[in-house]
Amino acid sequence: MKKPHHSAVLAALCAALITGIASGHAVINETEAYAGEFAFVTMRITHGCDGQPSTEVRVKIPDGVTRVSPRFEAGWLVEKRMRKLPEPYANEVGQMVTETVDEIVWKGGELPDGYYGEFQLRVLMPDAPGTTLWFKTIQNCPDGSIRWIEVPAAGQNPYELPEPAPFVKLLKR
Ligand SMILES: [Cu+2]
Repeated sequence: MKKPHHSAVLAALCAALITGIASGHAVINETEAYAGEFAFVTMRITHGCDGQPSTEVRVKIPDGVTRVSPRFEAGWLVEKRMRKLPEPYANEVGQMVTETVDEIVWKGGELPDGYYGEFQLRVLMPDAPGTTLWFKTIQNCPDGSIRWIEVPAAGQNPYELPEPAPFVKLLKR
């Protein structure tokens, strides 16, 4: 059984380091992107699980985010897990698209505690300016994991949550 490894002490330390800006936890480097355009989503993992190295990073792709292409990361296996679309659509060349990327998984590597790592995706953002996309992320270590899946209530500061989900806000060009 895996248990959470983002201890109260670590959470307090991260919160102290963060104070409103994205510097600890699992965070996306660029927290804003243009709606309806391609963007790079760089997931930064800033610490391990209470001293343990990170050995797997799983990023859930939010609804509406398409054309997902993970950056090749030397030393890691990158897996694309797919899900069926509720409604298939025809792409630019008339082919029917029936599924989309559900989750990207980097595994088989080792990111030691005390180092930061970056895991990057290139994606097409939905044309929905003003929305915030939550890229729920699971960080696995040999004996534990941290679930960065908490979404704040309206008006709540995500950095007040112990394990906030990484996010990107969509802007109008
Ligand atoms: Cu943290």
